[in-house]
Amino acid sequence: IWKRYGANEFSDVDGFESQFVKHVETTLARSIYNCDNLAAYQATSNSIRDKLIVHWNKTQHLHTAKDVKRIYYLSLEFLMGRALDNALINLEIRDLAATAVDELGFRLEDILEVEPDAALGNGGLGRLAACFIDSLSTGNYPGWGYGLRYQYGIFSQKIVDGYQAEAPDYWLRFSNPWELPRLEIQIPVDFYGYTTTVKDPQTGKSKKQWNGGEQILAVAYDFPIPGYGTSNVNNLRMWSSKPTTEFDFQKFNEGDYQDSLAQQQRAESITAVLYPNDNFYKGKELRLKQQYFWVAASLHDIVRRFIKTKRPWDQFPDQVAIQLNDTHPTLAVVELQRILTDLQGLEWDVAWSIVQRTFGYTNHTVMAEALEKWPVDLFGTLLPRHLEIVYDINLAFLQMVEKKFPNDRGLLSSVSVIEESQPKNIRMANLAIIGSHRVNGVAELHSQLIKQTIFSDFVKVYGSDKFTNVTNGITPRRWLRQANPGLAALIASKLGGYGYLNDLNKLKGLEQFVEDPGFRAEWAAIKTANKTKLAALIASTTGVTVNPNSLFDVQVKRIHEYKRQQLNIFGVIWRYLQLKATPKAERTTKFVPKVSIFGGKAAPGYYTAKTIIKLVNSVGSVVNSDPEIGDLLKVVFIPDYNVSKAEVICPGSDLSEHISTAGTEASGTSNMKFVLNGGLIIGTVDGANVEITREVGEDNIFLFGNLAEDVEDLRHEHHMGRSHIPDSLVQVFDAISSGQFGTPDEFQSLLDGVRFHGDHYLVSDDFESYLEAQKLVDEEFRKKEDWVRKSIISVANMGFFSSDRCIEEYAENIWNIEPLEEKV
Ligand code: 26Y
Repeated sequence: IWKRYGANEFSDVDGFESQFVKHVETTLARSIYNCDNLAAYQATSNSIRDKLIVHWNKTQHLHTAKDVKRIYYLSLEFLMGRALDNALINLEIRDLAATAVDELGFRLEDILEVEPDAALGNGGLGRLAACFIDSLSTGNYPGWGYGLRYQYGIFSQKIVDGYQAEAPDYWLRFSNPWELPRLEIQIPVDFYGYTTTVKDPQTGKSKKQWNGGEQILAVAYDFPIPGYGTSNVNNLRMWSSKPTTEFDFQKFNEGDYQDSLAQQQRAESITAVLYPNDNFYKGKELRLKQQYFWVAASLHDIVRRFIKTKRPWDQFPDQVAIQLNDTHPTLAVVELQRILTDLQGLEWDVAWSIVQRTFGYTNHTVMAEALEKWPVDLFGTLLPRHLEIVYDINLAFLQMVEKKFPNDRGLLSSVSVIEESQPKNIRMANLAIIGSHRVNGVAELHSQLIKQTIFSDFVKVYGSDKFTNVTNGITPRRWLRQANPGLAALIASKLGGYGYLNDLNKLKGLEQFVEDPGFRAEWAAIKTANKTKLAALIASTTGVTVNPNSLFDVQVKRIHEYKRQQLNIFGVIWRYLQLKATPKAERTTKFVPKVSIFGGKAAPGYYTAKTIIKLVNSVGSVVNSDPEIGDLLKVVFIPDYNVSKAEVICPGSDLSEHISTAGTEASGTSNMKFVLNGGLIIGTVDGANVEITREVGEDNIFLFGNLAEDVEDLRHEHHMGRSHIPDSLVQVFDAISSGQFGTPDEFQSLLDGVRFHGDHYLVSDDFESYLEAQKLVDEEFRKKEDWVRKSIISVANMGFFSSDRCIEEYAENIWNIEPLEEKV
């Protein structure tokens, strides 16, 4: 049977070519003589996909046969990027495929470029989920991802007249060879309606029942996830909404056929589009609908799989671990309690113990504006039975707290799931903590901060053991081997092959070559080649020509005030003013030629973030066309930053900026990507920058700025009107206000935020220290050989930041699961 099963597999170039041709002629119904890059991409992908399906099936059979515990990673975002190159790398058939398509008259590079990014996420949180899913497969963990199959991913960003404009990202335009529609898996999900009390005919006891008002179907689409160096293939299941075949017969009978159908069609809107907010909460009903739709379908699927094992319910947590990626899936806590009590008839306390042992919750932010709170009315209308359960969960919890801490009203009101405001809100983070056995932050500093700030009262209630840290990581397959094949190959040549890609601590072995001038020269040449590639991207997307010998200084990430792109651009303006004020002859001795590179999307409704983009572009148009300046300074904004552009940008940086106000960036993961690719970083003592410093050493990172512990006091000073704007920043503001970078009106609010509205992100407090650090960068960059040494030593010490290490920590400390490898 297994033999027949693998009938579509190929193992050599000829085998691949015949599969390719078969797909062109049958799947695509085209001729091999009329085959463009798109068709070649589809034929290649379908050939690889056939291979994956074989191993996907074997892996799933194995997990079922061995009856193992599985981990389910619930994330509303999976920022996967492209799949083809990743699959070729993980299956270790990239060279084979390159040869084959070459023989067929194509170039693999061109074929790879055709694939649209799967951009079903906003930023760090979604990309983390994608790295984790890769590491789960690579580490042979029985793990599934559950998400939503949005028809539109994060919008595509255009820059029009210096401003961001949004265009829809219809990524499924040419269909998607990487998904397997499971049209037979259709799970009905209820919304609205009302609750009643009914008598259980078996027990005679009365119980609650939810009578839903609207039903929508969840259809499964499976994305096979290959691991590296293993034939295990895990599953990422994404739900798509569609109407039920039922429709409103009453309306139908009343003759309103059109309206009845139209209402059904609206079902599809649930999974139509990803919400483009990052770290900012807005209470939209459709978003809550997305959350429940996804959670209900996923839990139904998980529970169904458990029931097939015929085990008693109290073994559920021995078979199932569910990780909540932020609070977005917190309804799962309520839904599982509902399934166990209302539908399976378990006693409340028995059910609740199962729930708590099943879930873990990962927090990704301490910022108040990103914490989800759903208005009670909205929640109760959409999910009437769930609201009752939330109240019951809260009641039992508060009774426990009251017993432990009698008469502490302050404590009760702060830990309560219900915020007693007008209108009342449900605090999803509180619910997630109460419903989980472990809560983790995503970097050491962040995990400390959540215990000291937003969740301090929960530490009081539960003790601190419930709270733990798992520092984020990234997959070296995509972020080194795929993004930077040149560097990956050089490293492989020194470390005896590519084994380091799933044992990243082996990078340490590079340190012994740091004093080898030949090695350093090769290292530097690869960086230059990558910068040349980045320069080409800059030219093609912005029209600006940059010199790859300049220092490439990059800040790419979502545009957000807390990430402080404004600090960066103010620093660039300062540099420009200084350059202009320096006599021509002295300029090159005082300043290193620099390209200041920005990229990132602003949430469509985030006015200040959009203003920052405009300022960057305005500064760019002035500086780039200033004949006095030439190569000494260029400023570019690369439009539509996404995963595939990051794969070009990260390897091409000399320096990248991770300069959030201390205490605001939970971890950051692009910091890791840049350093892993041989770039140095300038950054604040925030998030994972702290641990990167610990690993690579203080000499190899440019830290600046106030510390998290001082932020509160500084903000207080500002509010007391005791602000001090350093002279350098005053000069920058004067230049902007004078109209040197276009109409100053639109930038006024940006400057006023710093000058008159409390400077919440402490730009004025950190500005001088930032300039100092930048000065040091210039000095160090001139010492070319030392810079390369720093680069090598940094990469050698990045082993800790592999997402494989994260997954091992989660598996051991939170999920209690073991790897299981399919033997071929
Ligand atoms: C409430 C809702 C609108 C919402 C949507 C998206 C809230 C938050 C987010 C996304 C958050 C996010 O991406 N957080 C980032 O998570 C990364 C992975 O842990 C961290 O590295 C990064 O510091 C953090 O900002």
